[in-house]
Amino acid sequence: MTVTETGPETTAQDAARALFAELTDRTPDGIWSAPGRVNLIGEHTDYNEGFVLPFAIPHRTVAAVGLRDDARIRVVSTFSDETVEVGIDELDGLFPTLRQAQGPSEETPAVPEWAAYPLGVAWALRLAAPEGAFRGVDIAIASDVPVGAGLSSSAAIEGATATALNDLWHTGLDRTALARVGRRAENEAVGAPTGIMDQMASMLGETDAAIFLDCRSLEAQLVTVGVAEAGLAILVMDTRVKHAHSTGGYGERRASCELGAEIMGVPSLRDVSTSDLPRAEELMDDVTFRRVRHIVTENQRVLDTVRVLREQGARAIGDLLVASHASMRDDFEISVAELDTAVEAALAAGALGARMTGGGFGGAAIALIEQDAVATVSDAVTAAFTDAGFTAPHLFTVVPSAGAHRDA
Ligand code: GAF
Repeated sequence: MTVTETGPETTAQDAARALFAELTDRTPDGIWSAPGRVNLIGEHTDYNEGFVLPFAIPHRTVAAVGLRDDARIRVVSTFSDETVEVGIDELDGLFPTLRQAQGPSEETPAVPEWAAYPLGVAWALRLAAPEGAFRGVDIAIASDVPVGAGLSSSAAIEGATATALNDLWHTGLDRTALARVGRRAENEAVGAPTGIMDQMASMLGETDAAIFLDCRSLEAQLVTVGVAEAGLAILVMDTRVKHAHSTGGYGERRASCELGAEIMGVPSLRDVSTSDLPRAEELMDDVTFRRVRHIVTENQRVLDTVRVLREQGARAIGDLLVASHASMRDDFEISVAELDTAVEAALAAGALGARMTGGGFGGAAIALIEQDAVATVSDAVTAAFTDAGFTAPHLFTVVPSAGAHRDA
């Protein structure tokens, strides 16, 4: 059994400080950090302008940053041994997706993927706030957000970098604008066609609250989760099946949703309700219909979960989590055998509810369990993975935690 109480923030902070010292031989001007997230419910609804209910987790990415006297950006991280250095005026030509938009250029240097996140943020922030004081910076990044686990390690890098540069460059953007900067970096610099949920969760997180976000208006309300008060815990079951949203299935699902909206004659699937589903079924092929049905019913489940949390508390949301997982497994088809095994084993061991969380095709599931059942459920999930011949999962509990901020 592997149960880790989370929040080793100081480890990442120490690592970021040490990396910065190695790079520059001086102390940074400041330390900023941003968390990963778990999504309680509302999957793939963000880019359909629908509803989501994520919360920030204690795992954070830390950026130690210092201004330079020139206009160069240097980045180092715990993800790689490389130091990447570019001029601020080179940012525009740097990334593959930007290059595609601008036409190919032989001289443009390639950027390793990890560096596209912080450099993409620098690029997008500069475009969002043209009046800033754009001096060169040294950036050292360290993280304890598991990578490729569906816990938004990328939004955490974007959030830490955006918060740091917003302060040092005096760009004065608010948290929602910084989330947009992070998403733009992810979409256009990294090339992952994601929505805005992860960046908003990382920027707006609060202790013990989930963020009920309307992804059309970007209006956010904090909703008390109250898991601990109810004697419950949220167990993350990281299957260790790595996923990436810059390739494959994520973009295909997004395209199906766009097709579904087009067939229904609406701007996005946010505008389709459950009572429209019989008509949708008549109009479209089976696969597109099932993608649409997931989004439409998932939006409703988010609204129901918010209502149930407010009226009855966390103990009453289990069935909604289970229904969400079934919809992702059967209709949206983004689950994998390891995620299904984690969910089924947790439920069989007494979890009140369980579902995969994040974009899917690997990553993590969550289970809502009794506080005193953490060991029992963890043992059951580990045993089920052993029986199925899967790599042992990484299991730990999380609590809703603070969003991006300056640490020092
Ligand atoms: C990933 C994306 F980054 C989010 O925007 C969201 O679409 C999620 O998958 C699925 O809900 O985390």
